[in-house]
Amino acid sequence: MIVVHHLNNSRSQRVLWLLEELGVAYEVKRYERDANTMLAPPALRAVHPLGKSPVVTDGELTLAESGAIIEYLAGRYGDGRLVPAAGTPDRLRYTYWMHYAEGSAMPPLLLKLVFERVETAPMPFFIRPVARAIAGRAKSSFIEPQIKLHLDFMEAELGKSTWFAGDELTAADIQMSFPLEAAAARAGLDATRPKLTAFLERIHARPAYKRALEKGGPYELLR
Ligand SMILES: N[C@@H](CCC(=O)N[C@@H](CS)C(=O)NCC(=O)O)C(=O)O
Repeated sequence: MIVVHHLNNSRSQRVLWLLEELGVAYEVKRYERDANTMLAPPALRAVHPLGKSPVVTDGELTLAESGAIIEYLAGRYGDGRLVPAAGTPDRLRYTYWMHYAEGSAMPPLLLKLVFERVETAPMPFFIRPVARAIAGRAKSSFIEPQIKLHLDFMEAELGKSTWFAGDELTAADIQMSFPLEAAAARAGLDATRPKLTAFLERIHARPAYKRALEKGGPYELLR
C-alpha cells in the first residue's frame, strides 16, 4: 500500500492530487508543522533522514523529493496516463517542467519567504533597522526581479499550449502547481498574468484536485 507522509500546507498536496488523478489506493499519514518554526515534526525524520515532505513509502521503498515521487508513481501506476509518449517533443517539455518547478521556480519564492521572516522576526531593537535594510535590499535587487522573470517566462510558455507539456494535463502540471500556488499566495501572481491564473482556476476545478484537498486537510500556503 502506498503511504503518503503528508505535511499540512505543503508540497505533498500535489502527490495526493496525482494519486487521485490516477485513481490509485493510498493512505495519508499526516504531520503538523511546528506553529513557530513552521518546520516538520521530528517524526518525519524517522521516515526519511531529511524529515521533509513529501515522502512516500510503497512496500519496501521509501522515496523523497516530489519530482522523483511523481515520476515514480506515474511510471509505476499510470499505465501511460499523465506522461507524454517517450521520444516526443512534449516528453522533453515534460522533463523540463518536472525539473524546473523545484530547481528554478521555487528558489526565489523560498528566498522571499525567508527574507520576509527576517524583516518581521523578533530581535533587539537596535538590530532591526539593519536587518530590515538588508532584507529589503535582497528582495528589491534580486528576489523580486527574479520572481518577475520566472512569472513572465511561465506566462509566455502557457501561451504556447494549454498545459505546460502540451494540450493534455500531465504530471508535470501537477509538479508545477506548487510554485504557482506559492506565487499566488506570496508573490503577487494575479489576473495580470491571465494564462497562469487560468491554469490555477482549471486545476482547482478538477474533481481529483478537490478530492485530494479533502484527504490532505488544510492547504493554506505560507506567506
Ligand atoms: N525539493 C523538495 C523540498 C521538500 C521540502 O522542503 N518540503 C517542505 C514542505 S513544502 C518541508 O518539509 N518543510 C518543513 C521542514 O523543512 O522541516 C521536494 O520537492 O520534495
